[in-house]
This record gives sequence, C-alpha cells and structure tokens, in this order.
Amino acid sequence: MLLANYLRQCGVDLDLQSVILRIAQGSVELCSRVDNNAAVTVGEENLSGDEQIKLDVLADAIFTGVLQGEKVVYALVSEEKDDQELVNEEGRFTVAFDPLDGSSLVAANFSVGSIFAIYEAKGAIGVTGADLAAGIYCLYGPKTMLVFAIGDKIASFTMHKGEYYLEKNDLRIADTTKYFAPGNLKAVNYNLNYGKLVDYWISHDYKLRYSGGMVPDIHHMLYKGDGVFAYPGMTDQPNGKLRLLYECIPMAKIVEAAGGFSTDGEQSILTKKVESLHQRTTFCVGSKAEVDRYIELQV
Ligand code: AHM
Ligand code: MG
Repeated sequence: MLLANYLRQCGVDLDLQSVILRIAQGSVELCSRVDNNAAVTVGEENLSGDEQIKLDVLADAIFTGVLQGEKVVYALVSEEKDDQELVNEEGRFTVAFDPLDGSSLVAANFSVGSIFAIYEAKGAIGVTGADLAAGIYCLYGPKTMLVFAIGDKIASFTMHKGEYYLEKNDLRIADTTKYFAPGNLKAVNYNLNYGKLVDYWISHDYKLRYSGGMVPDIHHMLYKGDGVFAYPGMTDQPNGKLRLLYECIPMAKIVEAAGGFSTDGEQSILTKKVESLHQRTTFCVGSKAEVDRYIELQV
C-alpha cells in the first residue's frame, strides 16, 4: 500500500499527511540527485562545528524547499542553519530536522539517514516530546526506507521507483536484548560508569552492532526486535553530541512507539524541554532493561 493511502486509511490529520508527504517527496529527490561529488567538503562548518559536505548542503536545500511550500508549516529548524526560519504565521507545525545524519559516513558509502520532528507548535523553544505530532526518519541503505511514529502507531515503508510502499506496521522492541550500539566509546576513559556498562555488555556476550550512524543503528533494533543505543557525555562534553530537538526526540518517539524506552540518564527524552534550538543531550534508547541499566549505573 502506498504511503499516501496508508496515511489516509489510518485517519491521520490531513495537515500532518501533507507534511509527511512533502518529506517523502524530498527524500525521493535527494536519492535521485546523489552523485560522485556527494562527499566532497564545501569548506564550511555548521553551528555545531561539523564540516559540511555537498550532500549536507543539498539535503538541507531540498528538504527546506519542499517544506517551505507547505502552508501548514509555521517554521523550520535545520541542523545546518543557526536560526529558525519562519514559513507561514498561520501554520500549525514547526518542523525540525537533521537533513543528513551521519554525513561523515558518506565517503565510505555507509548507510545514512534524515531525521524529522514535526511539532504541533509555533516555534521550537519550550517544546517537549508531548508536542510531537510525528517523528520520522528516512534511511538510505541497500533499500531506501521511511519510518514514522504518530501517537503509538509506527510503520515502515520502502521506496520503489520513487514511491514509498508499506513494509511493516507491527514493529516492536522487546524489553531485553543481546545487541549493543555504544556511541562515543572513547568516553569510557573519562566516564567510568559508561565503562562499567560497556564491560557488562561485553562480559555478558552481547553482540556489537554499531555503524556510526544513529539512524541505521536504531533501525537495526526495530528490525531485529531489540537492542540498545547509547551516546553518553564525558568530562569536556557533559551533554554528549546528539541534539535534543531534531535527533533525540524524534528517534526516541519512534522507539517508544515500538515499546522501547529512552532516557538522558534522569528522565525520558520525551519529557525533556527544549531550551535552545541546537541543545545537546546525553541519550540512551532501546530495550527497557538496558535503558534501566544505563540509569542505574548513572552513566
Ligand atoms: P551528525 O549529525 O554530525 O552526522 O552526527 C550524528 C552522528 C550520529 O548518527 C552518530 O550516532 C554519531 O554522530 C556518531 O558520533 P561519533 O562520530 O562521535 O561517534
Ligand atoms: Mg545528526
């Protein structure tokens, strides 16, 4: 079943349907425009100090372009831009996005993704996961996929000839797992409790599944049915690396809709208030028992 038909069949709010279809359209365009120069650096850094590659710039331009054309959008926030951009004063939604997550992996042709958070809010400051109308990611791997969570509904779609078709709507994450994805692994040298957690995973025969891209790493847990992904902080980077507004909240929403859990070490990522557009947060997400272990060990 086509994405548009599925959204209609589920009775998704019409305005929200339009935004999701715009995002789908943007991802189709992005895939059609990837070329040999995708990983060439453009000599600029974004606000977070990451070096931009051509594909970052292209992805940002494409998604900004498709979403600017949508009158129900109030504002856009992109990882690649310092400020929020007003689209329509009358719009209902603020769409925050990471146009290309994992861009340092492009040169190696690893899987990467795009992440979107559609908030029912005029502006991003002060929102929490409770304001999220939908969390979405696109995954560019052997297959191009789109996964969304709306309320407690989660569904995945595969792109074929420029259209997304329903693949699964029964994705679940079990409470226990034997897979681990330890982001920021060097932090074990500074954050000793993270070292204890990683030691636990290794000494209990957990299997490593870590690509360096949060979208494929979290997709792995959705498709295997369990797993844990962590990206903690350390002394000179207490809030880790990942951004709350457009990386952690939408990915936590998707995982929680599948029955998993999320935390920053103290509270669910979905209850944490956004205080600045590019705010970073520590993050652990996945099977309940492992998220609990992360909290208990005070990573
Ligand atoms: P990006 O938005 O600059 O691409 O960074 C996000 C990515 C995540 O996908 C991944 O989990 C993390 O950075 C890996 O970070 P590191 O390179 O520090 O291990
Ligand atoms: Mg990112």
